[in-house]
Amino acid sequence: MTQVPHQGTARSMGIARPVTASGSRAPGGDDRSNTAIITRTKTRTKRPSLYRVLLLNDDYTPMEFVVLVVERFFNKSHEDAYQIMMHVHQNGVGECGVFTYEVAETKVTQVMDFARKHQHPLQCVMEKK
Ligand code: TYC
Repeated sequence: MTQVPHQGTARSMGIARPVTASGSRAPGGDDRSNTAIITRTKTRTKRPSLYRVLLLNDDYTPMEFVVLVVERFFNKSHEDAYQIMMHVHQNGVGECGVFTYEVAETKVTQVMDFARKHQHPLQCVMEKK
């Protein structure tokens, strides 16, 4: 009986074995049994950074205009808006609200555009909490 010579393994002939769902190696994969391990099921959520939106005092913007701005863009009652305006008038700066980055940026732009349209020098800025 004649023995056929051994030709070599599939791998030695350049034929790759199947790849698992996780790829051919770690993390999570097991090459030998072609299984994958779920390493995290719960989604990681991060709390967004918060920003204060501030009004700055100046000598020229009318008090009633500032009250209107605080009512319109920060959804405050007339009484709360008046108190915020007076705080800024007496202290130089005051907080109108706290928002995520994009909302704070929108408020600042809205206030600055509105003040410029009415030719008042009112300044509105945001700062990270
Ligand atoms: N100081 C201004 C005045 O006396 C009023 C004012 C208040 C202006 C708040 C700006 O953010 C401000 N007319």
